[in-house]
Amino acid sequence: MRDVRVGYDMHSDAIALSSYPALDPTPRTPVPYRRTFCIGSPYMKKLAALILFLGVLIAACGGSDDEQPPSEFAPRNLTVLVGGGVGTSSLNEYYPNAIEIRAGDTITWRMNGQGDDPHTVTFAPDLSEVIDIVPKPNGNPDEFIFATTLVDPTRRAGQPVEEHDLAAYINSGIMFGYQVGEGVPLIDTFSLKFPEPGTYEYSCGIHEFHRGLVVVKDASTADLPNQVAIDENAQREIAFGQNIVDSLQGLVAQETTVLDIEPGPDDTSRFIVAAGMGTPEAEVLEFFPPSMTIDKGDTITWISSRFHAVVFGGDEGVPPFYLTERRVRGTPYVVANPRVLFPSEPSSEYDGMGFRSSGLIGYGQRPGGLGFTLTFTEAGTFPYACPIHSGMVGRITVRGE
Ligand SMILES: [Cu+2]
Repeated sequence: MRDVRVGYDMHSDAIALSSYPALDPTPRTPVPYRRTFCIGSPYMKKLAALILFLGVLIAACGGSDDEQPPSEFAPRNLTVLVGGGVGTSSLNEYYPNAIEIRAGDTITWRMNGQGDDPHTVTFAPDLSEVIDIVPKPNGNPDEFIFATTLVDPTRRAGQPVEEHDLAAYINSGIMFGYQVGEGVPLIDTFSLKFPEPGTYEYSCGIHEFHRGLVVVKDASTADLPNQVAIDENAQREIAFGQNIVDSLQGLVAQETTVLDIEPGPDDTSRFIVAAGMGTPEAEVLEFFPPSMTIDKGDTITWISSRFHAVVFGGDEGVPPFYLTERRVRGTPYVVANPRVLFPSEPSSEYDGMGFRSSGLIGYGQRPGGLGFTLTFTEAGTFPYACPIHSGMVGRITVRGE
């Protein structure tokens, strides 16, 4: 996830104006009765002439097959996979990462697997300007939404597949892989046609490191990978990431893995643990370890690999990260729940009662910083979770004296 940036979302107005129009099919002209053909009618004569002409044409083409190879190949529709993984194993790349096609081909990106991370396929003149979380228009200072430019596809309902244009912002909409809220469309594919040769980089609006490349060759280029070869590349790259997450899942299963243990005051201990582990492209969305038993007075520090929150819900339970808010027009706002996004009242102690949120933690400028520290002052068993990732749950058991 990108840093939370505060700034004017330059695309939102345009998108708001282009909210899905109701389908308005053009009324059809009534079809007149067909004329019955009869031998000798002008229609039959024309038809006979046409058949004769086609016959000559086919014969002519047949003769020149060997001498003249086609100057252009038929346009193809090729598939690239977006993300992957299952459950808490999250693969965050395009598979394959780079693809070579011909001018005139169309690529369809398809959401892959049941990983917990959303993605987009976004082309923009300047990818560093692609923005994910922005202040809610006319909202409170702590209200942030996922930019409507990212949530909404740039292709309007009922419109033909878009064509790539270097100067244009073209976006798939957020592919959540599950229904994130009422009224938010479930987007799992995105297609784009590439009319012009060139090398085009694109990006995931949610994961800025997650980029892909489309190399468009001339329409007459032979020997380009077909879908079978593209799939082989994709599966090879997926297997590479899968190896990483599989070995990390092995650590989760051990349930004893901590990053470090330091001595604290009065014979207590401080445990440094990981919230999420892996590379940006292949990450396990788990607490390491998911379940811990410590002594009263001990301290735990969670260090986040990327984009997580540590939330103890107390009596109210752990709130969702994604909220949706209806609008008069257009897709509902996807709101980043401020209770998750920002740290709760700063307190380094926790007695097992009440609500505690780290806020968003991870590398980069997160509202909660890199990590989150709590000292446990009462015995008991306290469940917690990362609301951003549905399978990311943990439990701290505190022994009494
Ligand atoms: Cu998480």
